Amino acid sequence: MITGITGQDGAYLAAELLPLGYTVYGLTRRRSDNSLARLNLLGIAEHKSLVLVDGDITDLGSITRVLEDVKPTEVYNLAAQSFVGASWQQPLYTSLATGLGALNVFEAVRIKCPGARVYQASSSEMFGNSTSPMQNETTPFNPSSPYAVAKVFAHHMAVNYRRSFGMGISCGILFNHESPLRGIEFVTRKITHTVAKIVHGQADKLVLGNLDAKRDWGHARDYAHAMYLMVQHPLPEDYVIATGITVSVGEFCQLAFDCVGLNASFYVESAAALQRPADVGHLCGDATKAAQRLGWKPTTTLAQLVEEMVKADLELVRKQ
Ligand code: NAP
Ligand code: G4F
Repeated sequence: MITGITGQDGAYLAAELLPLGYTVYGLTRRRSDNSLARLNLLGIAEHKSLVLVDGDITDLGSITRVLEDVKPTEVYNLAAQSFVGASWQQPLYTSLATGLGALNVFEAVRIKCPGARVYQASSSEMFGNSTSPMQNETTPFNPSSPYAVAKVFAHHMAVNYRRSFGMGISCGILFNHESPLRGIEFVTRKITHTVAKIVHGQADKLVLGNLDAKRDWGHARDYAHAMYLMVQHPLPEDYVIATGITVSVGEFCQLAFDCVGLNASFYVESAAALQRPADVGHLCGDATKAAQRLGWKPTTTLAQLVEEMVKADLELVRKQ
């Protein structure tokens, strides 16, 4: 079972599991349009082994009923209010969905299918502005947004349920991962989509906030594979998943503009209104443990990721 199946990672994870012979149950909440856009883009929305079930992680009763019906052997908890920027506007909802929602899932698993292996989507945002140049599983958390505080709560609850009840919960502390399926509000997709609009004459500038923030960006497909590997490992543990390479938002812009032969400095502006109340200035992950114990390594370079995203957005804007 995957919560958050309609999101970027849920779609890539389902695409990883279905060819392996899994029946994938995807939790979807009630929405007015029922869009399965990402599952459609990966060509799996109509897969015979994909079953969508109704539920909301903020509603313990709904999760409990779903788990009773499905009795899953593996539960991937990806559902969350995942946009850091919105977490200052909606701190209570973010705490409910991203923090308590995860606890609802662990509690429902404990009651209905305690033997299931569980994956919890932890985040590099939990490190906040770390004093370590590279962050690994032993780096202290220093959350600096309501989103990160909620993720730290969920992470500690996952570890606590593992220790208290012997549950098979693994936490993937994933650094930023992107793809053509990334939500348009996240900076990488905002950049590649705006580059495509500039090329097609639909925009003339790209207005961003903090251009100096550095992130370790990988491809979501590689990171979905890491989730699967963690759940297959006999020992439930926590793993950092990252590329070990960090670049600034400004450098990401230049890579994207390079793909279409334009100079970013002519188009990119920084607006104070788009700065966050607090920002994480530098993230760079050390995924040595995942390499040694899971045999996981990223397969897509940053340049390949940027090119794939720009190409996809050029095609999208052309069609529109
Ligand atoms: P995403 O694209 O924003 O997807 C979030 C998913 O959660 C969507 O399917 C959404 O459903 C669902 N959801 C939100 N609230 C829900 C609720 N109350 N009940 C049920 N479903 C709900 O996020 P993502 O990039 O795939 O990330 C997946 C997970 O990894 C998230 O927990 C995120 O915080 C975490 N994470 C992401 C990254 C990254 O770089 N992408 C890094 C570290 C950790 P709707 O379609 O209905 O909105
Ligand atoms: O793309 P972002 O919004 O991602 P952020 O905040 O790093 O969070 C993402 O990665 C986390 C893992 O570390 C996940 F847990 C989380 O769910 C999410 O997937 O912003 C990246 C950086 C920030 O420093 C932000 O201030 O880009 C900076 N930025 C500059 N201008 C911008 C903009 N971010 C956005 N979204 N939009 C801008 O215009």
